[in-house]
Amino acid sequence: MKNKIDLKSETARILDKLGVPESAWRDGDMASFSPVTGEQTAKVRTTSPEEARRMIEAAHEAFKAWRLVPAPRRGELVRLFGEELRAAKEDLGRLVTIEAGKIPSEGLGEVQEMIDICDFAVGLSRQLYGLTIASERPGHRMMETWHPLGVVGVISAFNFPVAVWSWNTAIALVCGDPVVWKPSEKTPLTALAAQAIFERALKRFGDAPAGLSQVIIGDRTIGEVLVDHPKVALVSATGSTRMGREVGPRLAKRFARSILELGGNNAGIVCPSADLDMTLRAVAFGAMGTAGQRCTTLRRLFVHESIYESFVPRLIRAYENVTVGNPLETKALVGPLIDKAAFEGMQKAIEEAKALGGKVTGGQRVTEAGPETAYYVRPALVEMPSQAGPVLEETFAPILYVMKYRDLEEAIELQNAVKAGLSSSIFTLNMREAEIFLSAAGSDCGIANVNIGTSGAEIGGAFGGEKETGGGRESGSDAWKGYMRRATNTINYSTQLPLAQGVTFDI
Ligand code: UN1
Repeated sequence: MKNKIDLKSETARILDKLGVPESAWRDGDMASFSPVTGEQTAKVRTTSPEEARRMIEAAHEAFKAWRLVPAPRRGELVRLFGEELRAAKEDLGRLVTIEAGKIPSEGLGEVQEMIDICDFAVGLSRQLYGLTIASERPGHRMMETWHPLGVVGVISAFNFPVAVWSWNTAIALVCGDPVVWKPSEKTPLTALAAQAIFERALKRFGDAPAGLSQVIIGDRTIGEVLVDHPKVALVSATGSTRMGREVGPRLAKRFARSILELGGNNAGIVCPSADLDMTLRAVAFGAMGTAGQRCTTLRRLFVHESIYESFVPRLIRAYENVTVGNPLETKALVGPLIDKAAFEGMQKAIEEAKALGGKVTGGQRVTEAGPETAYYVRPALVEMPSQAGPVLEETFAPILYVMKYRDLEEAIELQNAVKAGLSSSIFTLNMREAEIFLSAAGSDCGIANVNIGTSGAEIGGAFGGEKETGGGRESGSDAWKGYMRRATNTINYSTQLPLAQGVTFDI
């Protein structure tokens, strides 16, 4: 099929408008593609390892100056960045659609998430609270102070090409830390655009040190420079568990910090008392939204046997009716998969599920939605006799495995019986069930919700998960503490020198 919008010139128009220099994307050595049609949109210039090292050194120089700037003043830069993002929302949102394939409201939603975290970080810049602690010694005061940590490396994934960087960057900047960002090779253009928008804020701010925010583009060798460089104090990495397994130990080896946000295999439990109309909508968005390519996507659903027959056929109808298509030219709710490998991974999982007795609705390629180089699929709902095979793994595509359960304890056990521990939901109007699910014996995930889906978290909460999800927390709550170093200070304002624990040492 012939597409109406020329993505190459549309991409060029947006990059140009946002002020990304042509030298960064016109004739570089790395081709950039849009999953909307599969066509090439730009040729990005990659960063050499030597350049990356120089940039990290520059970031470290920036750190020395930025850490001395009062935090509320650092917050002013983030406030200006939020303003620039508001002004650029339409363009950046559209570029997210072009580069990651998200439908327009999700592309814009991603930019809104950036604006929200800026607002959060601005408020935080006047807080960053420490504690005072009761000292056992007379005439002494104990306190805890938070100081800037150092250069923060951010490694981000294609599916949230700009928001996840902004969670890290807005917080890091108010905490006094410069950022060096390695975006996914699949989404370098949105990264260049976000950086250009940030530079507008920098210009208005005036006297920030050079090198506060930098982008390095390339494959894993560039990521390794970031991970191994002694002047990078923390790496916040989002991606597969496989990636985290390499990055985590490398950082640990040099005692650098890591915030890992890795895979998810998120589940929902639909209880007998659930409001089924609402549950249907929550499940539909959670499982099919973003074409199943969120780390928070709903992938497993446990439905109580007493409502299975009334609920699941309705869900199947929703799957049959959902619109799949070009996000720029149609009002479809489901856009493309990121690439061929994602499509093949999805087909493989579906075949494996079938072999285990899975009953599949959907999952086929939608060839009329785009040219051969684009991968549109109907989201798949797979009724499974039990939780086995591909159900236990994260497949980054829209497959929802549906299973029956009899009692809640069993459902919670099944929910927790996977390696990842990111997000989870219960749908119930029964208070006991909801509270059990949220209790110590309930969901083992970093995110546990009641009567909403697993995805679409607000920035105000700490975001991340347990087990193979990596244990890191980003975004709201007190996640900022991960970007600062803590000092415990004891001050003696007396004329004596009493030692703690009653120790005497009289000379
Ligand atoms: C991700 O998929 O890596 O909760 C992040 C959500 C979004 C963030 C997802 N706010 O779905």
